[in-house]
Amino acid sequence: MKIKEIHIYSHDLPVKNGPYTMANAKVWSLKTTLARLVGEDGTEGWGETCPVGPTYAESHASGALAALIEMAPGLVGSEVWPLSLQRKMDSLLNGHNYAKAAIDMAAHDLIGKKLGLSVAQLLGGVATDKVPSYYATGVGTPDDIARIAREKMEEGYPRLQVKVGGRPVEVDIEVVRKVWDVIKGSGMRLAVDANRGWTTRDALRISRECPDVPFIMEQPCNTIEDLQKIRPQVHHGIYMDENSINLSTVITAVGTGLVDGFGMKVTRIGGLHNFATFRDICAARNLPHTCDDAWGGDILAAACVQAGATIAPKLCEGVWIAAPYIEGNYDSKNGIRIEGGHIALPKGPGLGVTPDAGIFGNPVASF
Ligand code: 0XW
Ligand code: MG
Repeated sequence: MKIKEIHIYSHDLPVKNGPYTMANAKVWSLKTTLARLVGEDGTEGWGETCPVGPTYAESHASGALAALIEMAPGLVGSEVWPLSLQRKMDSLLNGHNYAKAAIDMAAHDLIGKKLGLSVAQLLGGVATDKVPSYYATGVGTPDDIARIAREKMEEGYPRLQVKVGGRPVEVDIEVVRKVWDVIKGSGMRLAVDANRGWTTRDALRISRECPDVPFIMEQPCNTIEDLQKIRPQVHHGIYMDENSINLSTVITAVGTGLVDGFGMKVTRIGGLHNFATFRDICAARNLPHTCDDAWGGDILAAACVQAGATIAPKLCEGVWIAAPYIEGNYDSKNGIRIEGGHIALPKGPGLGVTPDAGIFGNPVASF
């Protein structure tokens, strides 16, 4: 099956009860970029990429749009099969995984819709029809975050990710202590995500001063060198998120034992095809990981749930989607929703969601 048309859309996603705050970013509204692929026989597939602002990672909304417009003319007439498509995209543009991911996602959706199979089946098979999610707080005061922890624990979330960094580490230590007082003994697991915001000094200190709190430290510092430096000195497991920018970096981090797991984003690794490779590398070394994206609506959420449903459940740290921070759904009937801290795998073919007609207006570019 060949690609007949590519249409690219841009859409605003205001942050519900914004801003959403992380160590290096404060966002009120996110611009998401969507790709609609049309196959030779008229079957359609949707993909999406939505960086959470321009400072979280080396990606931004205008970059996604520019990269897609750069590649799209060369992709019309290409085979839709994901591996062929990845090679074709690499021949047209170096890097820019997060933009290529939107095309890869749309190709999986199109193939699934054509064959009557879910994307999870295309990625190797469904391990569960309901994935665990986790709740990610913003950076907040110890009392506010402890209150949110209680609320989310009572809602049934099996895991909480607390955002820290960008302020005196003493406040972060207080947050960790207060949250642990709330969730201790409940079975709720805890990740403390500094989003690159701590110095190695801060990371060492928080680990030293909270040795009894079994949290994992997610992307504590900015560089891989920082992680190498703290690795032999901390009490806590280290998960890599923002630094794992491609499969090569992942292979090195896994092979050198630098990390105990990953916070992984489907778009950062280049889409669903690469995510399946990442999943299998982690499984080979028994490393847990999440299956998230930085932000995005129903298309991205569905992609994360489909991929998350293929992870061996004992290694799945949860599927994070932006739904708690977004008003409404693209697909009013089958849109992705979190219930009791878990997300059901959509039932339909492909990604299992189809945006309501006209929701994104006219394409910004068509090829
Ligand atoms: C919690 N997330 C999955 C959503 C935000 O984009 C940040 C991200 C993370 O873990 O870094
Ligand atoms: Mg993270």
